[in-house]
Amino acid sequence: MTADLFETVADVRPSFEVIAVGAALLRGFAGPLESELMTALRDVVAQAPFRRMVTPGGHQMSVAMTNCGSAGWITDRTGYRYGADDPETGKPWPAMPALLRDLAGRAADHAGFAGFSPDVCLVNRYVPGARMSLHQDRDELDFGAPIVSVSLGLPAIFLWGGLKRSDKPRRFRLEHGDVAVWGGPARLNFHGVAPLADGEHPLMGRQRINLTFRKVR
Ligand code: MD6
Ligand code: FE
Repeated sequence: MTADLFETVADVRPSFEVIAVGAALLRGFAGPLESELMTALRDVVAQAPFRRMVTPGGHQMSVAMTNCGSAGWITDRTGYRYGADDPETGKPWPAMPALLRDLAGRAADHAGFAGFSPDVCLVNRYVPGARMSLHQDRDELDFGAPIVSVSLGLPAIFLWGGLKRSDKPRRFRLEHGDVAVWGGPARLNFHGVAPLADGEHPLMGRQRINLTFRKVR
């Protein structure tokens, strides 16, 4: 293969960084869609505003959340679960825009998980100082489907642990437009987000938005 051909191929393939068996970072994958994503999100948030939920232990989360799709992830004093209606409005969660579903499907496909069709998009909003402690995503019925996670706005340090809570997490910087995909043997790895550093993103301002797409039923 000539150097020229190699460079051409490298240029057209999105960067792909394997962080574990079953887990990959697609750097900049969502970048080209940034303005359409923001429009779609504004519409979702107008129907189902961000709110800071309470954990079963009684702590208010620093991250504000909302959802779109046929169900949404919620937490309150009684536990974590998926529900069809937004408890704040009593109405169904807003439908998942096709743009979002397609983006998640294409990202999963790139990472080797063909045919991913999410039914839930959990939207997380971080302001400086907000964080997410190490957790596993295990409220879904089917661990056969991967999770696709899209980062927008301020950069964050993603904490990537192992299958045991005590496994020391590695740190990865997630920037605007980056997409993480994981499933298979990595589906139940512990992960979290370090306290968000202050800053100002040119498009999104003083916040980070993370979209995680799941198949929950
Ligand atoms: C976040 N993400 O990046 C939090 N979970 O704001 C998650 O908790 C997460 O990014 C499962 C899969 C991908 C994720
Ligand atoms: Fe998670």
